[in-house]
Amino acid sequence: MNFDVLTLFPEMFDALNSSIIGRAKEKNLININLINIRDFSKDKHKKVDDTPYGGGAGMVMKPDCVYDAFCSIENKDNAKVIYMSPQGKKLDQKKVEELANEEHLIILCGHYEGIDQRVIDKIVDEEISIGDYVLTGGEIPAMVLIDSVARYNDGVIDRESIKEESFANGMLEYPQYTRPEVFEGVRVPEVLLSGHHENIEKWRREEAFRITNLKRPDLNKK
Ligand code: 4HQ
Repeated sequence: MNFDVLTLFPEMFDALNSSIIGRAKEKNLININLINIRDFSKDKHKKVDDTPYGGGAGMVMKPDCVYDAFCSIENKDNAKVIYMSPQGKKLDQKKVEELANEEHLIILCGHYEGIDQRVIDKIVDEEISIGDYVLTGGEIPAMVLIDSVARYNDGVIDRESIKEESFANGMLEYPQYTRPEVFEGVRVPEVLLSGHHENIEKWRREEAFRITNLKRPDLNKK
């Protein structure tokens, strides 16, 4: 799967070179192409933003730089263009699964007060928010989106963990334990040491249900 990211801060995406996503990139299971919008400034000072028409605080990203950066992306006829924004539909696991079926995502990250509306209207297919709070830019939301979607690509993580995890079955996960058997005087639940797979499965199902009711009753209602 291919991700193109339009951003003024490509170095922020170094965070995706570690751990599972870093390995997925090395194995070419996913490809993340970072496009620095500043490279498309026509200004001798590499200016990419300007003051807002109508006045007010902050700076707005210029539409021509964003558009030229977008136009530099090749083979984008079948790509879906996403703008990370608090105005978008809130990201959930269902949306993640839907996006994982795409072959090519182009993700636009705004910084400062945002991007001139005209280029958003021209190139964006869908706006997505990662939650109702205000961030300084769309880069961290873009990384949240890439991380959650990339996991669904074959070989990135093992298939069983996707099936078992929280939200996939609409519930939170059962608690996990590892060695030692006794930690600070607290024993691991006996059933997990029994080797009785049916009983273990039943216990985990019941724990998942109990914990979901306790912590996120809204999920069990769904
Ligand atoms: N921003 N979910 C402002 C967000 C955000 C969010 C991104 C801040 C866009 C211009 N994006 N910029 N929440 O707060 O996606």
